[in-house]
Amino acid sequence: MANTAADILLDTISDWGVEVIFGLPGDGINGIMESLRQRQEKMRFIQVRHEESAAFMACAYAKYTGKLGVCLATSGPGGIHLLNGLYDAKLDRQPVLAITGHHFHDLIDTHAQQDVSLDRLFMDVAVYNTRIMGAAHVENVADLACRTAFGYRGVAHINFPVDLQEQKAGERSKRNVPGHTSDHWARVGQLPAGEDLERAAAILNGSKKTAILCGRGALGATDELEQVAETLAAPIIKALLGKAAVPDDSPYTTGGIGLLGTQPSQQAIENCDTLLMVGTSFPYIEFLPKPGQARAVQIDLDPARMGLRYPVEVGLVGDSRCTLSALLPRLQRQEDRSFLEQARAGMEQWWKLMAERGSRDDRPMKPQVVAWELGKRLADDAIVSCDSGTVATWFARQIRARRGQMFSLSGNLASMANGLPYAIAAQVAYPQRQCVAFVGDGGFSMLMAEFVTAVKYQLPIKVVVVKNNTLGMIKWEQMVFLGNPEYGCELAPIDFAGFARACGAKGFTIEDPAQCGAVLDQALETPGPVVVEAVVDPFTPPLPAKITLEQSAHFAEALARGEPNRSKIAWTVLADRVRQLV
Ligand SMILES: Cc1cc2nc3c(=O)[nH]c(=O)nc-3n(C[C@H](O)[C@H](O)[C@H](O)COP(=O)(O)OP(=O)(O)OC[C@H]3O[C@@H](n4cnc5c(N)ncnc54)[C@H](O)[C@@H]3O)c2cc1C
Ligand SMILES: Cc1ncc(C[n+]2csc(CCOP(=O)(O)OP(=O)(O)O)c2C)c(N)n1
Ligand SMILES: [Mg+2]
Repeated sequence: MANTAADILLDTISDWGVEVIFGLPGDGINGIMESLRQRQEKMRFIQVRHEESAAFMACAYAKYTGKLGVCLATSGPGGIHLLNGLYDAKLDRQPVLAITGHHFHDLIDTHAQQDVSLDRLFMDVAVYNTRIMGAAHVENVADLACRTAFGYRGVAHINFPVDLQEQKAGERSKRNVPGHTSDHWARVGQLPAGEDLERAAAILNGSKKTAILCGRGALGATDELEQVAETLAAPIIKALLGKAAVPDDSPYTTGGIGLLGTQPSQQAIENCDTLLMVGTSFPYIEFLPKPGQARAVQIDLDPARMGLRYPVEVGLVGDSRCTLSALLPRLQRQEDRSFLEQARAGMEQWWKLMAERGSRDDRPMKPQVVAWELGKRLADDAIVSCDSGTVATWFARQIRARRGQMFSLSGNLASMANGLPYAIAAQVAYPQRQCVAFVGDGGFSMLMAEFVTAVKYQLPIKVVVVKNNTLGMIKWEQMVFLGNPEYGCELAPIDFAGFARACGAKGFTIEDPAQCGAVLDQALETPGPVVVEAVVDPFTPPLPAKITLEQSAHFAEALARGEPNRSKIAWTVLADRVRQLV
């Protein structure tokens, strides 16, 4: 029964299917907290240690469930802390509702304490953004906020002055007809026009070497992608957020693309005469065919994304699965199978290389060994969340996606620190599934207090921290992109296993690659939350599948200009290269 304005807010979003809110209390949201206290049976409040985590959790919850992710923060600093996670949702286009507090409505903009206009601050991040004017306003804007977050795939923000939260439901203006708003959600169009499908089919049927590039928007279209690949004899390349779109044991896929992609993907891109893009906005244009090299067809829900990165002849606006199904009967079987066969042969070699890199017995341990051993042991329904860093390379390459698993990271924002909150949100959403965070020591240490949230709620997440005591990715970028010696990247070491124990959980350390599998087995079987600290070689670079001359020259220049670890780095890179050649 809604007595207060805060009650109306929670009852309205409950009608939109909201069952979980991630947040941290504060004096700007006391009225909302009281309503939450009274609704514990139907709405779970997960208390975080940092509001940034709450926003990452809301984003991940939306990514992994397709439902609305909701985060809650108090006025001023609490709301400000949300921002990075909200941008993650904005850039990876996830429906998220952010609820923030404000101080007393009749003192706003009077230099009062925590007098931060969060609605103004959130103008860029939000697709819908409003401040509550009174109890009778709440239902109208809450319905619209939820509908807009879903409809425009973004962040909706409701800022709620604290005194109004307690206002009694009641008096309305004359025009605010009771019951005029509703929680109806109508899906956007799913299928392109038949004429466009015919034009797309004509291009694809006329090609000899089609490459399919799929992404997050094709996660629900695995069978259809494989059927199109079989028909057109076309390899399927996966943008990172589409890692699970096709499993890595599929005979059609060449895996990832870009700096952390595979060589067969790169070859397919370089040699294709037609590109079929499905549910992807893969951002690295330089890894796509040169404009003019290939004809292109694109499938995307969002018409504004058509031809964004590559000139397309036909854009099919629709859901990947429905559109591919409609396209399939129009496609002719490609009799020349050589383009796909070449990709398959390339992948056989690629997986041998990955297995070799993942099975090295060098000390210090190679980071690839951790990812390889973890990948082998993941449950069939595992949900793996990664951070920005060199860890993303090992995650992309050495963890083989299996059908039924889910994977994500902060894709287009490419933020650090999301991995742990993502894993917590995944476990909240799916208590029975195996939820793993695969993170670097830099990223983990940014929000590591959140591990105690997993302990508090007995969420059995497994956090694998790849410990190289450096901001690895940036170190390599400084050298390889600019030819500079590394600067400002070294990290003071932390005993992460000891930290886990201090939080009341289990901690493991792996240093010996021969023990890596056994310790991971033990960690994955341990009930409750666990941290595994894997101590790895900081001198193993995340080399792209194809190194450019410019990159090699910069690398050499960085070493020559006084890179402090030059002899160790040179020796590691040389030894790895020799192993690859022999
Ligand atoms: C350290 C780091 C390194 C990275 N390096 C790489 C790299 O080398 N290679 C790489 O691939 N990525 C890399 N990324 C990730 C990269 O930045 C992008 O986030 C990622 O490539 C985007 O993947 P996507 O195209 O699947 O997703 P998005 O960019 O989100 O695009 C998805 C598209 O699908 C559409 N869509 C959504 N739903 C549907 C639907 N149902 N039907 C049809 N269309 C739909 C959307 O409108 C959108 O256009 C890296 C990230 C980090 C953190
Ligand atoms: C919030 C944020 N700050 C800075 C960066 C820039 N950045 C990207 S990767 C990276 C280093 C990550 O280090 P770590 O987590 O230790 O992983 P590693 O690269 O060592 O595997 C940095 C600083 C970022 N992406 N996000
Ligand atoms: Mg590191």
